[in-house]
Amino acid sequence: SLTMAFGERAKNASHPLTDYLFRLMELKSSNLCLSADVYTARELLSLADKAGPSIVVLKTHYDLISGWDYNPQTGTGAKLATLARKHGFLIFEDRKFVDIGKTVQMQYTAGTARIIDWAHIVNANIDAGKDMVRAMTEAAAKWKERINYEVKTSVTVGTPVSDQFDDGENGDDPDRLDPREQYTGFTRDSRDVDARKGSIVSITTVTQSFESVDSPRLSKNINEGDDIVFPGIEEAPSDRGLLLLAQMSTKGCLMTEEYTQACVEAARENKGFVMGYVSQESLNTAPDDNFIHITPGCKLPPEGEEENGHLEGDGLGQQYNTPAKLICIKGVDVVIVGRGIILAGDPPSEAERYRKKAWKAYLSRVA
Ligand code: UP6
Repeated sequence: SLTMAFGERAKNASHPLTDYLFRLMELKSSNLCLSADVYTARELLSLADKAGPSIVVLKTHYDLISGWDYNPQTGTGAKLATLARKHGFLIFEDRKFVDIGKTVQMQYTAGTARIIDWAHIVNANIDAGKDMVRAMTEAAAKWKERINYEVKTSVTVGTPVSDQFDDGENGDDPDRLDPREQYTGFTRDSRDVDARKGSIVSITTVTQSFESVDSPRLSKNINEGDDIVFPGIEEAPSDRGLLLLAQMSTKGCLMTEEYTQACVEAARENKGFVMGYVSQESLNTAPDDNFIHITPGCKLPPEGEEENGHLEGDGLGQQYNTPAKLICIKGVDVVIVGRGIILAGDPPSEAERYRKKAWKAYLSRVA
């Protein structure tokens, strides 16, 4: 797959978000992910808004942001989701889940941050074993079922509450969630969402609303401008995706080849949920492997300096490679850049410099 164009790989993608991401990359001529490791929510949102045009993925560590607002409708996650729609990028929470399956399910879908509500993509370290991936797959499937109910309920505006769900009578599917158990009946403003396209078609008032189910997708506080959607492509699908942390960029990393190989097996076994890897090289070794590779430890020398010189690490174990080396030689698809952009004098224009370099490297790889 190394010489195959992203647009072609989109067609063979086994995950709707991977298909979407490849097409977004072609549309924006970008294979850049910004690692938004800043101190405050204010800085995070401002950076995401300014660098948004240059990137296809925004990577967060929500737990290092002070002032993260956990409100599901109006908080930081919901605001990021709005910016993602506006600029056309996916949100990747770099949570590196690792625990027993049940704990990870709860960390992913519940708690303070409700990561699954706002992050299209998360990642996992599978040291605990492959069952954890299955646990996350199941959690994401349940979440999607619930979201579809929100959509369904919001498009049946004005229908009596008792007719809005499937209850096994009249040939309805009794296995689906009964919204009466999930939602309480308050009247609030919501968005009317087209269930198939997943796009916002109008703003309306829903007669039955959701007390406990509060996705940023159905944000109730609607502001002017919220409905700005990046042109040229539909909104991201409501699916969620996982990247497996298969290799790390750090000096003395303890992940063995055996561990990396287990990631490859887990990816192949869970194609419907695993989009690909966070790795340092391409792991697509079988003929029909088409996983995406997203790679941190990326930096450019200062403008005007030779690219073949040695790049200093950060003194705390981090090691860096240039976009050209990672994309052309190692065969990865998207590069993740944090401090290379954030600590520059003008981060948005530095993001543009990285976008151009990384895209040029991709073009020369597929040429
Ligand atoms: N990251 C790595 N290496 C890995 C995995 N993840 O650096 O193997 C993450 C870090 C940080 C970002 O947690 O958020 O990628 C890299 O930031 P930097 O570009 O500022 O070094």
